[in-house]
Amino acid sequence: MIDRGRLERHIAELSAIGGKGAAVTRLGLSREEQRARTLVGGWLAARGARVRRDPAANLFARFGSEGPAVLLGSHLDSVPEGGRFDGALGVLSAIEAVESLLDLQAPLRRPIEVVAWADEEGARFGVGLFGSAAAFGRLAPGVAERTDRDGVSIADALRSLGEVGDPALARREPKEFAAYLELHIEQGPRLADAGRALGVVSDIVGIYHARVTLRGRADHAGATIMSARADTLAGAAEMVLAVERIARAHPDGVGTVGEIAVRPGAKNVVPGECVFSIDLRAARAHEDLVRWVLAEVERIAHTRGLQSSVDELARVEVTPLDRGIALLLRRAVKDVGVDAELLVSGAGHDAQNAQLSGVPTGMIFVRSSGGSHTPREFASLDDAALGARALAIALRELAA
Ligand code: HGY
Ligand code: MN
Ligand code: MN
Repeated sequence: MIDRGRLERHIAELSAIGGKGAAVTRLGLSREEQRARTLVGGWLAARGARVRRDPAANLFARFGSEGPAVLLGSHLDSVPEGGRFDGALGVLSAIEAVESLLDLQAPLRRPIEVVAWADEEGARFGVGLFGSAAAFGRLAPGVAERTDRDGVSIADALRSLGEVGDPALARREPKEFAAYLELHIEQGPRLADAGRALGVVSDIVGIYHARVTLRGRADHAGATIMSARADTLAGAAEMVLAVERIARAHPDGVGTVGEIAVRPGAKNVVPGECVFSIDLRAARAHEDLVRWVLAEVERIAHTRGLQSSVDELARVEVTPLDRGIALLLRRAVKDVGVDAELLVSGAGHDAQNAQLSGVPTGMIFVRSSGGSHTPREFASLDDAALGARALAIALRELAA
């Protein structure tokens, strides 16, 4: 059924693209991500798939005839200095699942499409779940004009890949898909703590991403008395602690400020401008968490005499996944000997865009250790192969 050796080789070959030691840096819409698509597309074409890249740089590989397809896959991009398994294992397991069906010469009663979504992490341009949002028509207006730190826009990056630069052209109709399956490492400790190799996802948290810009007044660090300052970094520091305090107080909220920059950025100049990111997630009352944090940001800015503006990057609602697909996945996981727990995903996934667009969607989680978005991220080959086997069983039930 699953060829462990082939999976192991594929993990090693893919990890080498953007790899440095155990770390992987394969940013969305970068050359490294394109090299990964070329590698993966070559494997799929060799098995007879019709492989294409869409205007948002998503890779699709189709097996079989016309009609609603079973879609399965994940993403190939990573965060800076990320791990070898986040996203990648989902794409490689999808390939493994399809190859095992082809090896069995199982006749397909539905077409199958393997997908590698582009720029799921949003690490370079700030817009997460980019490729799947483009495919399901869920991109905010003007997204293609967003730029990275070097002033390169998403449209520029797409054009340098040979696309026309308009991700909206990637739009597909949800009715083109009978279901979407995604295997992913858990990225947290619950399966490891429970001593279980696999889990099935019930819901995915709501996610809010934004950039806050504070404008104060750059001043001489020595000649400006404390009561005469409009210090944006001190204001941001208070806001960062407010994010932490409010998220802690929320029943299942998490809040993170992962990026911050000040201008002009000199030790003897009071920071006149500060820009920082906000990442807020919760499986319940997510909108309350967002509202509370934004109100606190405004209050602190007002108290300190700072101008604040919030640039919303993404807002994805809490996503219950399809119950029927979850049952099918639990049966498939049981068939490989694991009594799967149902887990809420604290990480965001492309599966959200599929489900929220009406495609019946399910996710298998594979036990991982060492956290995630770090080179410490790890999944054993045993667990990965078990996950790929369960995915192949689910795929066979849906497509063969
Ligand atoms: O941030 C996330 O949850 C995902 O890894 N993009
Ligand atoms: Mn990730
Ligand atoms: Mn991921």
